[in-house]
Amino acid sequence: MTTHHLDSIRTPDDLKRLPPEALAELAEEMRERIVQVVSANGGHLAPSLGTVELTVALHSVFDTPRDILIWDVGHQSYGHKILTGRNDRFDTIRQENGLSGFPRRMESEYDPFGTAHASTAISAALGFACARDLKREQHKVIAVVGDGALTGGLAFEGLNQAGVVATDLLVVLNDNSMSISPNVGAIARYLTRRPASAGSRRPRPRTRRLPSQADPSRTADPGWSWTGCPPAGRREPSSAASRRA
Ligand SMILES: Cc1ncc(C[n+]2csc(CCOP(=O)(O)OP(=O)(O)O)c2C)c(N)n1
Repeated sequence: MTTHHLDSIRTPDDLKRLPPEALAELAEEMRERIVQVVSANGGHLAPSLGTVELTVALHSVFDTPRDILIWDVGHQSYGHKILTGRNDRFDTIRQENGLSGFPRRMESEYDPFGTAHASTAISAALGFACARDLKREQHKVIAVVGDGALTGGLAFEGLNQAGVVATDLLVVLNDNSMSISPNVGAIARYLTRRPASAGSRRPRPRTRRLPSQADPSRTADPGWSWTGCPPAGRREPSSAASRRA
């Protein structure tokens, strides 16, 4: 590796100044840095190596920390730490008084939600999205969840609620067919079901809208509900409406 893009990156704004053709080189530098540090300190190697390109893409496109980015479990967030002002301390990760191995609110404004438990990101992100709507703010909210963490009950609670709350929330499914060991169960089987053609083996980004977003006739009750958040731009509930709720 002969490039030195990483040395110039203190915040994601520096990343946005790099030409697109430099991003693959940057990803390579990040991978080398992660391998070097995890070799010495231990830690979650494969999950963070697997999200390097995704991390570069998210921080290139979104405006963190204004946009809220939540990593489920957080064991795959080493690249996120490297790009958000913590590269100079990255070799302290998982050491006493060093960086945490997981996102941590006290550590950085780029870590809006502390994690380590699996399956919490979607529910947490939905809470951030509802708070944004209530405050009439405009920023984005993104949850990144692995196919393993997706099988946890709380992830389903989050999806269940997100499907009826008319709010702007992006859930990125990082489907690598692995959890702590190969993922098992019906959801894993559903996600790995592919047509048998050779071309289908390539990873393909797939996007889906939640039912209420796809079909306006199925949108949640547009009125105030204490279980949901008000549609974006809607006024605070009147006291009469609050009493009804
Ligand atoms: C509540 C809870 N149960 C179990 C774990 C242990 N655990 C750590 S990572 C992980 C899942 C990792 O798989 P996935 O979400 O697919 O992410 P990947 O490692 O593939 O990026 C689990 C279950 C945990 N962190 N929290």
